[in-house]
Formats: sequence, C-alpha cells, structure tokens
Amino acid sequence: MAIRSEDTIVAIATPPGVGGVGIVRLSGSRAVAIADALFRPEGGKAENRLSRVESHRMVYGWIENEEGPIDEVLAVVMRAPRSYTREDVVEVHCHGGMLILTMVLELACGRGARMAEAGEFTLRAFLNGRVDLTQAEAVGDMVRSRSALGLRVSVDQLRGRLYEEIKALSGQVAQVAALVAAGIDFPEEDVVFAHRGEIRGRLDGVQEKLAGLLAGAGRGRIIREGLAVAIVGRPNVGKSSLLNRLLRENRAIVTDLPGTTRDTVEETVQMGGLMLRLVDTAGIRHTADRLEREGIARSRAAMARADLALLVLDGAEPLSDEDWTLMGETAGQASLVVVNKADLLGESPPGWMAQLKGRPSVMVSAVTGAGLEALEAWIHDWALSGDRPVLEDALITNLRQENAAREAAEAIGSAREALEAGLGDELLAIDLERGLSALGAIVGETTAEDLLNRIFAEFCIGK
Ligand SMILES: Nc1nc2c(ncn2[C@@H]2O[C@H](COP(=O)(O)OP(=O)(O)OP(=O)(O)O)[C@@H](O)[C@H]2O)c(=O)[nH]1
Ligand SMILES: [Mg+2]
Repeated sequence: MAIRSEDTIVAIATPPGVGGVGIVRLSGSRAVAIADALFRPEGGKAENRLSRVESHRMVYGWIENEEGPIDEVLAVVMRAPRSYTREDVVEVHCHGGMLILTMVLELACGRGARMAEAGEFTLRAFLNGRVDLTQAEAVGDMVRSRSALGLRVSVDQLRGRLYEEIKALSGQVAQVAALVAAGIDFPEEDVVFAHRGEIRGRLDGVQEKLAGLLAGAGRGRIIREGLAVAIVGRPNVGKSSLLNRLLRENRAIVTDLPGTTRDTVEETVQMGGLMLRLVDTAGIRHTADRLEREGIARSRAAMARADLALLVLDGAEPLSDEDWTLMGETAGQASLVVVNKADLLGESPPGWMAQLKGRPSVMVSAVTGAGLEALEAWIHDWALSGDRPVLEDALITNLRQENAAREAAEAIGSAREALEAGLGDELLAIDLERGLSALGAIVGETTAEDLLNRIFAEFCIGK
C-alpha cells in the first residue's frame, strides 16, 4: 500500500456476518459530501442533512439509491480534527447484514470513495499525528486481545504510557546533543568538558531506563501473545491428565496405556488475567513405531518453541532413563518439574526428590487436583515476575519496539564510552544522533514507509 492520504476512504467497520448493527465508515475530505448524497434525513429536514448537521450528533434517516430507500440508518458526522483519523469522518449505522452493508459501500464508491486498505484508518490517525506508532499498535493489539492483562497493557499503551516514557528519554538525549553541538560550534570554550558531569548523569539515566524497558520486553510479549507452555514427559506420567485438569475439561484422551497421545494437542486457557497456550505432547521414549516417532518429533519441537516446559514425572515410580534424558534436555530452558500422582504417595515425597538438585518443582495429583493451585501460582509468578512490579511501568510489547530500544541502548552506551575516552565531540554527536533516531523509531517519528505499511497491514479492514 502506497501512502495515499488524498483519497476519501470507505470500509465496513464491523465484522463480517449477520449482526444487529453494521457500520460503514468514511474518512477524508469528501466524506461528508459523499455521505450527504446518499442519506436522506427523516422527514426531509434540511437541518439534519449531513452537510449541515452539527458534528458528533446522530441523525436518523435513510440511505437511498436511485430506486429508493435501501436501509433505515443512524448517521453521525465527526468533523476534522475531532475524529479517529483527524479527517472528516462519517459513520453510517445500518442494520447488520452483509448485503445491505455491501450496497452502502458500493454506493459510496460510486460517489468517489475508495475502499480502505487494512489498517488505513489507523494509519491516517498516525500520519495526522493523533497517535504515535506505539498507540497505533496498541489499537491493533486491543482488537486482538484475548486476556484481561493483555488488554490492560494495550489500553495503557493507547493512552500514551510508552510514548511518554520514550519522549522523556528523547528529551534527555536531545539536551545532551545540544550541549555537544555547542561544544562543536565553540571549540575554544570546551563546553562538553565543562558539562561532563551533567552529560554523564543524563546518559546514565537514559541507559538505566532503557535497560528496564528491555528487561520487561519479554514479559510484555507474554502478556500480549500468551505464554506458550509445553507439557512434556515420558509416556503414562499423566501429561494429558494434567492438561485436562488445567483446562477443567476432558480435552485429551487419557488411558493407562503408555503412548496414548500421538499428536500435540493445543488449547488456550485464561489464568489470573494471563493467557496460557498449553500444549500436551506425545510421551517421549525410544520406539520403533513410525507414527509414534513422528509424534515424539513434534513433542520435541513443541518443547523447543515453548516459553516454559512443564516436565512431568511419575512420583510413584523410580526415575527412568527417559526421565533423566528429559531432565537434561529441559535443563537449558525455563522449566518446572511437575511430580505427578501425589495421591499414590501418602505423606512422603519420592526418595529421588533430592536428585532434582534444586530445580524448581511442585507436587500435584492430576486425578485429585491436589497441588494444582500451587502449580498455577508458580506459573503466574514466573511469567510476571521480574525485579519490578509489572504494570507499574510502561511495557515494550513487540519485537519492533524491542529492536529499536536495543539499538538506542547500544548507541547511548557507545556515546557514554566516547565521553569517557575523550574521543572528541563529533563522535559523541554521531552516537547521540543515532540514539535519538532509534528512540524516534519506537514512536514512529523516524520510521520508513515500507515498515509502516507492514505494521498497518496486520490490522483488519475498517480499523
Ligand atoms: N493415581 C493417579 N493416576 C494418574 C494421575 N495422573 C494420571 N494418572 C493415570 O495415569 C495414566 C496415564 O495418564 P495420561 O494422562 O494418559 O498420561 P500421559 O502422560 O498423557 O501418557 P501418554 O499420552 O501415553 O504419553 C492414566 O491411567 C491416568 O488415569 C494421578 O495424579 N494420580
Ligand atoms: Mg497423553
């Protein structure tokens, strides 16, 4: 999509299918004129024509073509700049139903509107300076949001939390850059030397903030996309039983035959505002069975992809070679040992617990549900923990923001070194410029057009 902001665009803003209401949305300099030509206010009242009606007031009337009325609607004009895109916007609330909505859309196109591309309304809001790039991304995230915490983070971001944090950092770097520029312009005064303490202090402050943002980045992504949790272990230890417990439904087949689960089974579940993407896997063991081997390959792939592996062991049996192999394989990633079948154990934990060598573990019974609360609490804390409380801070929520923040941190670090090494004000100035540009990229001030297109193309049409 080339950025063409001259056109007046139109789209069906509500999801496809039958609904109580369906909204057609227009934006652009001709939005009001186009809608005005299609809309007849009830009773033909001239003051209720869309070209004359007061902004932000809904009016009742009809959409008509040459043959007569097509739908009874409510229409609202939102005059620039008090609209989603900061352009003139008209929304026509029709009776839901694809046929009606498509007819209204075609009528608008017949009058010179162009069909909007995915994300184009939000792109305009961004281009017209109503939102920065992090806020625009938050709009997309909110629409897709599938957990309460994810939604809360998006709403915070939409309200400008990350934007303000980044702007404050840019302000600090810009002040340093101004001092350095003065040093370059008046070399005889040695401004940079005189202000070394201040420059160092500001750069250290920026570094610290960026480090904090980067440290929270993984958490931001987990909150937004959900936490991928793979349930792994040798056959018959109770992986599928555990999945069913966590889902509170009998999703996966459970039998006393080892090798019951042949393929990965994935389900999502909400837990304390967090979304978990749970994957039950085929029990891992040596086998000649071709089907089972394929399943096991999938288990290993799921394990590698997961944010967290739950390694299930059978507490009622001795540790087997397969258990030991899996202990080794999961040692390098975030994992929790789940000692299952606690109900068969009585009071005392299995003798081999000491051999887990301090790896985090919980005892549960997938059959009675004992220990499940502790297991859930552990996952929740693990996902959200860090050295700082989660939702008190602005959060980086996607890889694009993270990469730009990393680049900014790298540039500021390099400026800091240039300062210490007395490498000269010009080099310092270059690093600062690079840092500023990377910070600008986070909020979209210095973002290339093709990247913008990619970001907005992930939106739905009508957003
Ligand atoms: N007593 C007891 N039995 C359990 C528990 N969890 C699972 N089982 C039993 O262990 C057997 C295997 O359970 P599954 O959940 O199918 O085990 P799995 O790890 O998914 O097995 P595969 O799919 O073959 O790899 C079944 O007979 C379950 O009823 C538990 O906590 N206590
Ligand atoms: Mg199973």
